[in-house]
Amino acid sequence: MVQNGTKRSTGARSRRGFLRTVGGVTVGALAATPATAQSGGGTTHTISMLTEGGSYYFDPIGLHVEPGDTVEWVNESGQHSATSYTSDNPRYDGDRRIPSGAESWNSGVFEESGATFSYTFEETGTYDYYCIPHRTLGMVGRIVCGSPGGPAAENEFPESDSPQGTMPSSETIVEEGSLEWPYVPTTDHGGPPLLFWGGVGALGATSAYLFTVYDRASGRYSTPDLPGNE
Ligand SMILES: [Cu+2]
Repeated sequence: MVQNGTKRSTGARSRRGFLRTVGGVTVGALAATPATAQSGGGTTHTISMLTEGGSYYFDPIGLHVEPGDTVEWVNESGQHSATSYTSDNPRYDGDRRIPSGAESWNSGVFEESGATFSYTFEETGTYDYYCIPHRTLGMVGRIVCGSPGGPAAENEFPESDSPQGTMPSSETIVEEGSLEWPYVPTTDHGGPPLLFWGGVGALGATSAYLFTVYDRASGRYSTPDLPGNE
């Protein structure tokens, strides 16, 4: 049986890695077949997998596709996988988060840049997926095929796997089509919530902190969080 999901690599080195990872003569034969997961002439969309500045993420984090469309994940930097939230996959034994009729997928962990994995979306609904090494560090993504539906649309996203920013809702993904990482919903004021700016400001935390506690009138720094310092 030929599975949906085609892995491709740029060189012999990573091909060996693939065989070592998955193993078996049958898989070897499958790997020798060119990427032809696309069916019915659907559009192919690309999602990058990245390690950058201590963050691990899929970009875009949210993507809307139509039935018959193919998503190709491309490893840009670091070691990552694209793996559906289904209990048959490694390091996840929680509830299924893809439509009941959909085939699960797992790219295996890529060891080199440029490696790709393709999956063609046939069933309508919401698909959540993760990176095996970085799931609990928030390297997760969501794809809506056609319209929202299935367990991922009905149940809360696991808090332990929360991405930087937040996981966009299925409805937002359909509205926007594609959402860059990190996804930060806008507030009524038209800007990201304060919590997000707190995170962004972390790099300049020292200067920001000194600024907030500097008392212009007295010319002193204070520590307003402590009782007795006012
Ligand atoms: Cu990863």
